[in-house]
Amino acid sequence: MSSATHQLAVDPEGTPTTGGTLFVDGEWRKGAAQRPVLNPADASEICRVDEASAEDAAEAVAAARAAFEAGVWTSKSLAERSAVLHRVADLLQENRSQIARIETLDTGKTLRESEIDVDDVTAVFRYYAALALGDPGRLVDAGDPAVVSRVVYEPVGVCALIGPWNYPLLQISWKIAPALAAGCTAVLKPSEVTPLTTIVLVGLLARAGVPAGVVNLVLGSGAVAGAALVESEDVDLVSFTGGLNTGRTIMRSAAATVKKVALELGGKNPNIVFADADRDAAIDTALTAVFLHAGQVCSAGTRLLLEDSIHDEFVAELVRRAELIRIGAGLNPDTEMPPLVSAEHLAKVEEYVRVGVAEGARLLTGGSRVAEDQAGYFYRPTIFVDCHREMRIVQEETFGPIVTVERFTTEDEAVRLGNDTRYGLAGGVWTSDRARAQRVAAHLRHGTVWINDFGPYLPQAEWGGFKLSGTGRELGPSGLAEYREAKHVYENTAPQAAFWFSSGVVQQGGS
Ligand code: TXE
Repeated sequence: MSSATHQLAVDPEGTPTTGGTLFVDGEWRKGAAQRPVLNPADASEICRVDEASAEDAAEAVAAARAAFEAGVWTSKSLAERSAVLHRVADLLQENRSQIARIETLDTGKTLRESEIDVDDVTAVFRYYAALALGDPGRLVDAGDPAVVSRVVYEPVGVCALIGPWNYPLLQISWKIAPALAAGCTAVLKPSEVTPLTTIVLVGLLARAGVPAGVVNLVLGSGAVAGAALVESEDVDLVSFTGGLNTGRTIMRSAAATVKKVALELGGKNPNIVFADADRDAAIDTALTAVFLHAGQVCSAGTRLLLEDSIHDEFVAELVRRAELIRIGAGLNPDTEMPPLVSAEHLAKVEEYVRVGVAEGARLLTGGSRVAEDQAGYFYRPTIFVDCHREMRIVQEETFGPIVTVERFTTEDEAVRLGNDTRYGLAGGVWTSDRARAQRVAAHLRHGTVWINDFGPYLPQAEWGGFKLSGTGRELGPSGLAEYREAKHVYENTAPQAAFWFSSGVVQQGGS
């Protein structure tokens, strides 16, 4: 039997196949309560999953702590750990289409995007599988031939990995792959809105050979299960991707136990287009930058900055193309833009559009649900012009299919507007003048800057934010460094008394 025919922890219809959906010390278990998981395309119930209590979270942490102290993972050679991560990548690819389908059922996103997510996640596991083998530490010149001084890297310990609902499989993988490569143990806590692919992933990790207790899973409320992880004295690090306010709460509560904290808190990302840019590519990418996954992307290009001379023509074409976007269920192969994730999130997006109109921004298209009586959470691509920096829709993360357009006339003004945000996750600049592109890129205070593109990321390159977009980096070598402690081991091979405190010294062997 090929491994692809093994049953996943969730079947392709979205029903869990395990006894329970919490995973503690290598066993699936039930919680005292359950929570429905809804399909964003029609608001129907896909399944119910177990809700973790604070006690369940404490038991998951205890299992991770015990596994860490017993060294069941760190005692494996780097080559063995790396092989396990490669097996996870193999299993992801063998089950690619089922996993993508489950992600689409749960998040609403198009099947095409879910498949890309599975491929990207596979690449991340392979990248950290390779990185796990390298960098065993380094020798340091202590200036004394009798001293051997080494810096070695050890795992931070027990990690709480808390994920969001927009890229559930992808974001939790950006955390667990480097955590395992570093030798840590972990408790995963996906968003209560989209838990299904994390359940699948935990099943695959176990099947790939991650020992019991090394990876544990709790589901449910952030305020209960998530907070219990953050407050636990037995958790050494919290890595969180989600909203700014939750990030602030986590940072505050992690202070009590002085945990390491890594935060990715979204952005308000400028997409700057100069008049000399490749017009067709810039328009096409501006659409993708904001309407991909209905704008539910931390790095979405929601703040479009256009050079004055191209503004009207660019906007007219943007509106024309936006109105042609095919909106529908993610499982429908014709769909280009999927629904929003939940009724709650739809209400937030609708409120932002009301705010924009009240602030005086001019709504050119969209600004409404596709149909008021539709069960799914579909919202039209929405374009506002006549926007300015004081508006809330220009400054706050709407996380929906809403783009605000502003004008600029000089390069300095473009840079100023591009940095005129409390966030600093990503930004793009479009121009055929390479020197100008480099100047603007150098001045933008964002963790990623795209030149003549918007959106790509690489497992090998750091991802994260300046300013309120967060702290720490995922992906790249820094993504592994987050999960490691540097330890200096200083060995004196010829110890001698220094007699710093010389009073009362009795000379041995003297006459
Ligand atoms: O996220 P939350 P929400 C932004 C986006 C969105 C807003 C709010 O603007 O509208 O955040 O989204 C867990 N202790 N992003 O409310 O609450 C929670 O259970 C520990 C940006 O859905 O931040 C979930 O697992 N954990 C973003 C995770 O935190 C807690 C992606 C994220 O939920 C907790 C998604 C607590 N006290 C939304 N409270 C990005 N950066 O890409 C909640 N959680």
